Amino acid sequence: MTDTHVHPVQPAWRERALIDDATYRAWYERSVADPEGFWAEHGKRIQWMVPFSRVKEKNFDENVSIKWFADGQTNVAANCIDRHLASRGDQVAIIWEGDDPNEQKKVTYRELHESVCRLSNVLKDHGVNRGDRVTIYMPMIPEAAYAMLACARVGAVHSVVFGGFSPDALAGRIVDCGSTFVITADEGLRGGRKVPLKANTDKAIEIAGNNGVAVEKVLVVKRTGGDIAWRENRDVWYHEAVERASPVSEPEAMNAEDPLFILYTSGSTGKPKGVLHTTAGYLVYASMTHQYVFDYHDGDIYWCTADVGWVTGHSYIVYGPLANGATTLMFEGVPNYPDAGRLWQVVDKHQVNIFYTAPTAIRALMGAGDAHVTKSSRASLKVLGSVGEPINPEAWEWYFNVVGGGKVPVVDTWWQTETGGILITPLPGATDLKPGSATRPFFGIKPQLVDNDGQVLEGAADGNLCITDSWPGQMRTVYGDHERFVQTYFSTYKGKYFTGDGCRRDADGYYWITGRVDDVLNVSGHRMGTAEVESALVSHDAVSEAAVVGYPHDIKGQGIYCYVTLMNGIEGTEDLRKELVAHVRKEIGPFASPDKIQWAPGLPKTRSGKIMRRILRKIAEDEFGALGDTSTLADPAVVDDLVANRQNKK
Ligand code: 6R9
Repeated sequence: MTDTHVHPVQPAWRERALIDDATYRAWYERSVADPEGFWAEHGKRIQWMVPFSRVKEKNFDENVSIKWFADGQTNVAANCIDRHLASRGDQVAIIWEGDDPNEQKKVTYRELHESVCRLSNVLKDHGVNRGDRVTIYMPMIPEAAYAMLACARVGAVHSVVFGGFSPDALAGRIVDCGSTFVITADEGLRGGRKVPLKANTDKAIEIAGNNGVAVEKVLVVKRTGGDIAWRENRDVWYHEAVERASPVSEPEAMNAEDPLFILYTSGSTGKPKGVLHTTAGYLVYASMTHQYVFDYHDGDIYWCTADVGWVTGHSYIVYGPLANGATTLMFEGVPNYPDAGRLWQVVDKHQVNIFYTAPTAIRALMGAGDAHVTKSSRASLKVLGSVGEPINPEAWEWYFNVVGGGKVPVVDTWWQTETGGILITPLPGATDLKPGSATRPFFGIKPQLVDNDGQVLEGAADGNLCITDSWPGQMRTVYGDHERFVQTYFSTYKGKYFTGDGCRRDADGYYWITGRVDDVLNVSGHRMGTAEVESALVSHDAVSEAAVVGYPHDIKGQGIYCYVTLMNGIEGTEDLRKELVAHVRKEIGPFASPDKIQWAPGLPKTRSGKIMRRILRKIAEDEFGALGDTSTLADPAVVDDLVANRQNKK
């Protein structure tokens, strides 16, 4: 990859900005030279019930252990709500924009306080206590944020499951964390279509019950009023419960290292992992990155288009912005409904200043044509952000020039569910931008590139991205499986956190994320393991074996390419192909829909039986001229068949 055109910081960005280049350099130097001092200072940005005296306690070696501000006490909901009541009780905390352009709602900090306090009491009345796990399976409505904050207020640990997940996937997550309380809605609404959340929840609870976890209560928000099944003594209407509950609730004093939430994410092997984030360090890091990365100023209207079911929704719709007293916009709909101009229409309608979205949305809208954009004003915009996958320079330039009119900085923010907040990113007033590069590390972040043998690479280099020191927002463990945490992140390269991403550092010290180097796919910014799609496929009666790889996809970033070996005597028909696609959608969720299925009489395996994915990836990319050494294959002839029947012929 060659360097693209550089966009220097414009004078207007620098004037507005909280951080200029000299400040970035000075703060960064200090943050890595004296992390204790730096974070002791910035740890005070949140409100403490009991101040901390300890700052960083980190061990990345054998007994991996990470603690921040460990002897302090605080409450995340109090920081996101109560703290602002005196100064901005009547300011809007949440602007909700419905799927239908005629539906909207504004919630002030005072109203947010009352809703969260009432819901906290509902939780307590039903016996939800500190440390209990609550599953949240919700559409993008304010009640999703209330639910997260109410859990934080009473010290319960939330596990938000994206509303696009199937009943099976939801059940797996309920069982893994032993959650007996679920908050959901009758139905969701996206792009004019209904999502059967309560029906999915009912099915999930049945599956969970067969796997040893009995869900006791389901709190149901009435969103559409659609027909749903009702189980007396288990199901409770949200609106009835909160109306009965007291509006007075004291936030629990939580220890800094008490768990705040679990969020399941995919890895290269096995079932999804419950990434565990704790209380104080997470909030310090989410709020600080929200302020500086987006150059957030009091009064700014801030909009992140993510779903609260993903980490971006946790840190940058709910916790970061609310901790900073921001007005955060929550959007129920999708970018192309009613038409491809929706996002910009919402920007104008609510005078959005900071807008944060994913490359897949940018590419899709780019394809729909500039007219959808240029018919809006977008004059309120001050910062544009990108997250979730590498952004190709063409999409970056379009975002910058067409959406931002060439006048607004684009911050390409690299981070992960595991990191809690943004680690590599430009700062609007400080960083000259290079399209496609996430640029430089945030304060306190020490990136390192290593080769496959773990040798540290200096200067301009291409390698595997590790982080060598801890930061407050880092995940602490895999829920219920600390050994897996150590194995997954700290065993590949001893003493370092390994991100799973490949990365290039250029001569200016800028970082360019090149994508995952493990078997994790990133499809439209949705992260999933190839192993998950494979196990969904082989759970179908007709399938004997499956191997799944990613291939470059114009809109989605990566598409899902499946090689499927059928049971003896079963023929690979078009109907079966459709059935398998439907099967994977049912097992995981619609976003995991296979793009290509190729019938494979055999898979390329080494003599020890290991599937050679490198070869499968090349064939899926139609780059079979560069298959490399196939001599170690048990049966080299299978490759010829796969090449001849490839599905992505250019
Ligand atoms: C926040 C989030 C994490 C993976 C990560 C990387 C990819 C995220 C990126 C990016 C290039 C960016 N990724 N942001 N790649 N440039 N700005 O997306 O978390 O869902 O856990 O995904 O996404 O591959 O490792 P998560």
